[in-house]
Amino acid sequence: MSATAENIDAYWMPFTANRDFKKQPRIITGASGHHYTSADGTRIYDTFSGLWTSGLGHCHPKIVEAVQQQVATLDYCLSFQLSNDKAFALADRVIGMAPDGFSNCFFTNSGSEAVDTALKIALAYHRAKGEGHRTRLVGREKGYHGVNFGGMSVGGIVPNRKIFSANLIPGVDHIRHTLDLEQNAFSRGQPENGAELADDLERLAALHDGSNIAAVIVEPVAGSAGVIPPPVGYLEKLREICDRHGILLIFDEVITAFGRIGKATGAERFGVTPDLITTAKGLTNGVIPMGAVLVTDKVHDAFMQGPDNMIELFHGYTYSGHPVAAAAGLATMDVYEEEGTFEQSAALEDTFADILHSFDDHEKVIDVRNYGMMGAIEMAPRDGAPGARGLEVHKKCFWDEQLVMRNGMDVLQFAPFRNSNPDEMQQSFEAIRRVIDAVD
Ligand code: PXG
Ligand code: PLP
Repeated sequence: MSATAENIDAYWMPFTANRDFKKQPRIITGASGHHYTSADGTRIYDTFSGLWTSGLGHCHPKIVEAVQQQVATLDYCLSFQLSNDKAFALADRVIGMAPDGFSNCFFTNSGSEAVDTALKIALAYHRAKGEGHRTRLVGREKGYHGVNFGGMSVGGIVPNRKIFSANLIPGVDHIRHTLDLEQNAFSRGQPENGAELADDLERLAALHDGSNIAAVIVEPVAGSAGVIPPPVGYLEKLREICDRHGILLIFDEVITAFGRIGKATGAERFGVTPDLITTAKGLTNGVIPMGAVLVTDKVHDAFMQGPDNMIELFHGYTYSGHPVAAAAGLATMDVYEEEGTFEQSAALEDTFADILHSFDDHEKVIDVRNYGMMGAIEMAPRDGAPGARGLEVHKKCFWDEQLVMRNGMDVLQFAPFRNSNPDEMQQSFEAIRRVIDAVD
């Protein structure tokens, strides 16, 4: 198989070992349904739905058509003091899927921008309520909230923060992460142990006084750090502590929304309602970049005070509510409804869990975690070379098995299509087993 192209020097790839990659490039030139294609026409099965993005499969005809029509009808119009029909329609559809109490949707172009927007809304909300002293933000160790300065500061993935340590935004603390292999390894779904880790927020409230904390941001199921489902009772506890201290709770649902865990949102799935939700990825099935912040009427109302002609929030992007992205989003919402995607996804999750946990007794595997259609197989690191085994599995999957498999260090991550068929899922994991067996 050939997966290269001419003149590949100029592109500085994100989150990639560029020099290693360019020695043996893995370049995709097409996609359809559950497969990518490389330049020579080889079909490559995608085990990660894009990058958690494309749960409906690639090049879904309804979304393709909507984008084609929109780009020829209204390509762009300015987003400040004027907007386009599709942005309003999409906001309405998304709010229709959100938990009770959510009333408004602010559009961004990515998950990272959604996070920074949500943090700014949280700070401005408290100021609008006369509580401008609430300036502190709380994230969680191992959290991923994108790469902009706000999200990086509340994030808890060490290599993403290390170089910028002195320049992170001030006034941020982190509660402890919930990954506990000693007590919870190989849990199926939510682990039993660890609800009390939410009390770490109480510790910070005691240290700073809760009245100084603006917001807490967590992923309902941590994704990038390697699929870490919340311990039973943990999210409920976090909500209680936030309520006790008047702290806003933000769920970062860039991955977990739109059926990835069987419901429109993780909030709905876990029965815990935050005050703000950030999302992206599944909002447009990854077809056009777009993110969003959903807010409750309580939050929105606090801004809708003062003279009508005043801008209520001095924040926005050139491309907020971009018409082509919004058209992709609307078509995506149509497909979710017409195809019953969230139910489809929920119906597959047991099969997916069975397949994943068939790796529990593999000698190179130290943990298997799953929730909904999110899964991870954590391999033991090779002595003195953490991450080497994971990258080798990724490359071997590509070259030997024609499979795209995402690894974060030695954690293999899986995001099957929401409309996968069990046979293809089974076959892809047989290939993964062959590769895990074959690497040192
Ligand atoms: N929040 C969460 C919870 C995410 O998962 C972002 C914010 C940032 O979104 P953008 O669109 O700015 O990338 C994400 C993105 C991985 C991986 O390997 C996951 C993401 C990004 C890169 C790698 O799991 N998620
Ligand atoms: N930098 C400059 C010089 C700009 O003019 C703008 C937007 O007008 C931006 C950055 C922000 O770009 P965006 O709105 O696409 O985030």
